[in-house]
Parts: sequence; C-alpha cells; structure tokens
Amino acid sequence: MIGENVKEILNEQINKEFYSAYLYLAMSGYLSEIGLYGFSRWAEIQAREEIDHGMIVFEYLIRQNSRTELKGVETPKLKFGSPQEIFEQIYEHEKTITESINNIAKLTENECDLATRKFIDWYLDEQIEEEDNIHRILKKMKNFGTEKASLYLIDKELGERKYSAHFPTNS
Ligand code: OFO
Repeated sequence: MIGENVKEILNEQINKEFYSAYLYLAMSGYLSEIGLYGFSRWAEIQAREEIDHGMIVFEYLIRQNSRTELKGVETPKLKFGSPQEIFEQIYEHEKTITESINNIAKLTENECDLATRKFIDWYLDEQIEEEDNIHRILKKMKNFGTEKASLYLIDKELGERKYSAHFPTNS
C-alpha cells in the first residue's frame, strides 16, 4: 500500500519518462533528416528505454493496488542545433530527471515507504548510467571535434547500439 503523495509523485514520473521518450524520438527524427543515421538510431533506442522506464513505474503502481493517472505528454522542447548542442540539451535534461528520482527517494524516506524506496534504487543506478553515457558521447565530440570525418566515426559507433530491455530483477 502506498500513500497519496508517493502515488502522485510516481504518476508524475511516468509522465516524465514518456516525455523523455518523446524528446529522444524527436531528436531521432531530426538526426535522420540530416543524415546522421547512427545518432538517430542511438536516440531511437534511448526512446525505447524511456518507455520501459515509464512502464516499470506503471506496473509497480498496479502491483501496489494504487491508482495510475496518465496525463498528457508535452511536445518536446528540444531546440535543433548541432549534434553537440543536442547532446548538451539532453545532458541537462537527464540531470533534471536525476533530480526528480532523488526527490522520489527523499519523499519515500520521509513517508517511511520502504518498499518504494527500495524500488527506486534501480532508477538511481540507471540515472548514473545515463548521465555517464551521454557525457562520454559529449566528451568525444569535444575531444575529436565535430568536423565531418570525426562526426562520421561517432555516427558509425552510435549506430551499433542495440536495444535490450533491462528491468529491475524484481519487476
Ligand atoms: Fe528514464 O532516464 Fe532518461 O530520461
């Protein structure tokens, strides 16, 4: 059984995860339009992972006999600039998601909801991984430049990303 405040914040998180999926999909569409198909594939796979993140919270609420309240997903606010600018925006976006996961952890501690506190650990780890992945891609662009040749190589590497559903072991 989870309380009203935790229920609300988890429903908000579902919305944020689906918004993230929209954000990455918008980016994927734009990147394929400009011929960066590897970048585009990377972003599409990221969108799929974000849908998983939203679904895991959705299913958790159901398992806890709590109400799911789905709200409208906003149009992504991504400003289409260079690939480096897009990744800088994404990095900032993921930092806000980390903050909202931290807020869920804090709330569950305050409310002594230990089950949800444990559930949210997976998201804390996931955010470390996401920020790190994005930061590494950004570093590559900064170190090797965004001239055509280096962009081509980064595009090739990102295009090799494979989707694999990864869920918390207890979900
Ligand atoms: Fe769901 O982690 Fe990104 O947004």
